[in-house]
Amino acid sequence: MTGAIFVAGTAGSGKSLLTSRLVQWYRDRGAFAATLNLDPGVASLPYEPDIDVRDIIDIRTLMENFGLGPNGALVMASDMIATKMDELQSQVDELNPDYVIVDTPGQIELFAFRASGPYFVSNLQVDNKATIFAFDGTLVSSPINFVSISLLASSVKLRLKTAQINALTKRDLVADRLKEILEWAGSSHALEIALNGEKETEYSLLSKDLSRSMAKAGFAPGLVAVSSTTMNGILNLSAALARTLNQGEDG
Ligand SMILES: Nc1nc2c(ncn2[C@@H]2O[C@H](COP(=O)(O)OP(=O)(O)OP(=O)(O)O)[C@@H](O)[C@H]2O)c(=O)[nH]1
Ligand SMILES: [Mg+2]
Repeated sequence: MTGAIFVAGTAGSGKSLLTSRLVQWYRDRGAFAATLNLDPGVASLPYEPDIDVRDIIDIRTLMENFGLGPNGALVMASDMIATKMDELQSQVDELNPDYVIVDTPGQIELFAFRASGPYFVSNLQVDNKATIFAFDGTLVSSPINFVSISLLASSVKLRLKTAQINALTKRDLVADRLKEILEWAGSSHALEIALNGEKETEYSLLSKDLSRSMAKAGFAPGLVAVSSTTMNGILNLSAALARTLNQGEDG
């Protein structure tokens, strides 16, 4: 049985470090976990990927062969991921791990909002799938910002169409505000009260309407707070992953 865990989130939200910690966490507990780097543009990673899209797609070659700048080459490289599906799939099959943790590109718009990323996610043949969406702890600085990142998280869910776990990353950096953030995430009532206290009435009203709509539609962010520095919360995250991946199996 192979479970695929896609780690998505805004640029710099801690996806790659979380990938490295999660794989280590599973390995320390005797599971066979493998990493798949799906970011063609990354220069260095905090782990040694078992499968690496950079072995198949080379940004520098694209820049030279097609006269592209770095951004153009990155767009082309992202679009090419779908065309390399078979190659990546056969590498996953060959390893046949219990978990394959997929570190997705930093530019979330290139991965989630173009055709290639969702194609890869839906066509990867594994037994079950889950996405971790990283809410960068340092960006969730107000209830309005929390709602705006929740919108992005729900938008990614619409695109990738997998079960999703929302993780608050870098919890060690927001220790003093952690309780408050988790309250906004865990209770729409607490979030409304916090939004009522915001000075910018127009944006607070918009945020309230948006969060109500998301809650009504069943998108409840319910954050799992983790730190890849202290490892605090990794146990909870792995429990959430186990639940989500097992549910996929039943359904
Ligand atoms: N203090 C702290 N720093 C973190 C944590 N997770 C990541 N970082 C730091 O945040 C920065 C970005 O982390 P990455 O793991 O590279 O983030 P990413 O989402 O993979 O970044 P891109 O792929 O470039 O979008 C690095 O400097 C990490 O060391 C954490 O839990 N705590
Ligand atoms: Mg990264």
